[in-house]
Amino acid sequence: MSKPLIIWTYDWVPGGEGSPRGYVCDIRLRWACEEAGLEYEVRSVPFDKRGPEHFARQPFGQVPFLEDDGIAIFESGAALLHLAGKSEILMPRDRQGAAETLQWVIAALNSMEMVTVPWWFIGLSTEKDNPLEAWMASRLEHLEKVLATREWLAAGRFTAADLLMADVLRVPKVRRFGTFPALRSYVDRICARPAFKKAKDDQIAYFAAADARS
Ligand SMILES: N[C@@H](CCC(=O)N[C@@H](CS)C(=O)NCC(=O)O)C(=O)O
Repeated sequence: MSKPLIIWTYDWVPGGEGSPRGYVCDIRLRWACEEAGLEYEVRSVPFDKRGPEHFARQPFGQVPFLEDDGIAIFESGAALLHLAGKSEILMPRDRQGAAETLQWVIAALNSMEMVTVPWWFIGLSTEKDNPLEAWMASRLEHLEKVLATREWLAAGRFTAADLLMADVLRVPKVRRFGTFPALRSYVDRICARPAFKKAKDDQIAYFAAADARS
C-alpha cells in the first residue's frame, strides 16, 4: 500500500484582520490532493523558530514542502506538478494538454505571481502611487483577454494551472484591482469548487486548533 503524501506547513500563523489563514501556500497542495482524491496528511514546522531542519528541507525557510514516499520537494509549483504527475485530473496525459498545463502553471508563477506579490508588498508601505501599478494592470489586462474567450486556461478543462492561477488571483487586494469581469468570474468559478472549499476550511481549522493549544 502506498504511503500517504505529507504536506508540510507552519504550526501556526497569526489570525485576525488581514490574517494569512486560508491563503498560506500549503492550500495549493491540499486543494490539488482534494481534487485528485490523493491521500495526504498535514504536518508542521514552527512558524516562530525556523531551525536548520526546516532550512534543510526548504532553503528559504518557507512553506509548503511535500514528501512522497521518500521524495522530498519544495516550491509549491514544483510540488503541484509532482502531484499532477500522479493524477490525470490535474494534468491531461496527451502531449498537447500536458504542455498547455505546464505552460500555464509556469505563467501563473512567473508572469502573474511575480508581479502580484511585489505589487502587494510595495502596497503595504505606499498605498498611493505604487510604482508597479502599470505593470500589474498590464498583466491583468492581458489575462482578461485570454479568459474572456474561454473557461479554462489549458486543455479545455480544469487543470492544475487553473488551481494555481486562481490561487494567485484570489488574494483580496489583487481581486480589488481594476475592473476585470472575466477574471472575476473565473476566480469565482474556480473557488466555488468543493475541493477548494474543503482545503480552505481545513487550513483555517488547522491554524485555529493551534490557537486552542496555546
Ligand atoms: N515560491 C514559494 C513561496 C512560498 C511562500 O511565499 N510561502 C509563504 C507562506 S504562503 C512563507 O513561507 N512565507 C514566510 C517567509 O517567506 O519567510 C512557493 O511557491 O512555495
